[in-house]
Amino acid sequence: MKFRFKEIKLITILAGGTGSVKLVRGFVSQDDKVNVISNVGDNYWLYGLYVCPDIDTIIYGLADLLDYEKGWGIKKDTFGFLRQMEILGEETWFRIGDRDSAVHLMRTNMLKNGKSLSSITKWLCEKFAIPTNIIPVTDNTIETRITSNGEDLHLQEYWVKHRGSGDVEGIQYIGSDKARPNPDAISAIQDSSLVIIAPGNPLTSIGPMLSIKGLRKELHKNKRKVVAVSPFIGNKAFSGPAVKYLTAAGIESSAYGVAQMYADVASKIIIDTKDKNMRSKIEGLDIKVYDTKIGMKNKQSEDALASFILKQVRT
Ligand code: FO1
Repeated sequence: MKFRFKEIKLITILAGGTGSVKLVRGFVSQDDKVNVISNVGDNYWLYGLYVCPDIDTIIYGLADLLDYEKGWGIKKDTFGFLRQMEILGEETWFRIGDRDSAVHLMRTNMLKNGKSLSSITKWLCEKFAIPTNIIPVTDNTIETRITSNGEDLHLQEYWVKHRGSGDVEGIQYIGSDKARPNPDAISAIQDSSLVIIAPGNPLTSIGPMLSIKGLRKELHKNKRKVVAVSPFIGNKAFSGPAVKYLTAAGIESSAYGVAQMYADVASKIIIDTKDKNMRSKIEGLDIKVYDTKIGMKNKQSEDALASFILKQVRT
């Protein structure tokens, strides 16, 4: 009698923002080994606490604790700490919940005791019983800043405090020129049979990671196995502000625009079936196109997209 064992693949996903966590969950359900390289550009210091939204969204998403309605924070969290900060006269536009704040507090203390963001993230994964490796793209600081109406703002100030209302005149990744990619992120890319660029905001979730030279170079070297997932259906993005940022950068808000941005690092792209008409234009960039339903409205569609990629994409 012959047994055929399922080949376990090592998959690495570049992720940032709430669009990414759904695809990460889909892949984790396929029982392959998953690494997540996380964006750090929107990390934010608040009341002396270091908040890492993209890392925490993945942790909470995989621990089944994520507040899916909001897309961030812990479901059913309370806001007593924030209320007290308000009473003490502090600004409270960035809504960190009580349980969420415990994570920021521990992370900050560990950073102050000399631990790296990577080792703290590993520790958090253990505490939340997550088998997935979550790797901050760098242990150096990168800060995504938006120039809006002549003002230089942290991404969280532009998007949350000012509700993304002002015109966007520029986007910068401060610190990225000096940032070194996390060695674990480089090994993850080298060792994986498939590297996915999640359908996160191309400029604020994926862009800060690609702005690190060493990381971009490694992806370029491994381009054959890098597959991007479009964050667009038609000209509608999964992430609210993507169109605004891309327009400001002079990039077309579509699967084609994203393919142009990733053409040096990805050899394949998954687009929505509704965007099939862009196939030949994208293939003109030397990117192989696969089409399927890419909207992830529930667990079934998350799993279906991950399973489609695993079954259809040959690297
Ligand atoms: N997004 C908001 O729109 N409003 C908030 O008050 C807010 C608080 C918050 C607290 C912790 C956290 O991890 C994320 C939080 N976010 C909030 C999400 C965050 O601003 C962005 O969506 C991500 O940075 C994008 O990746």
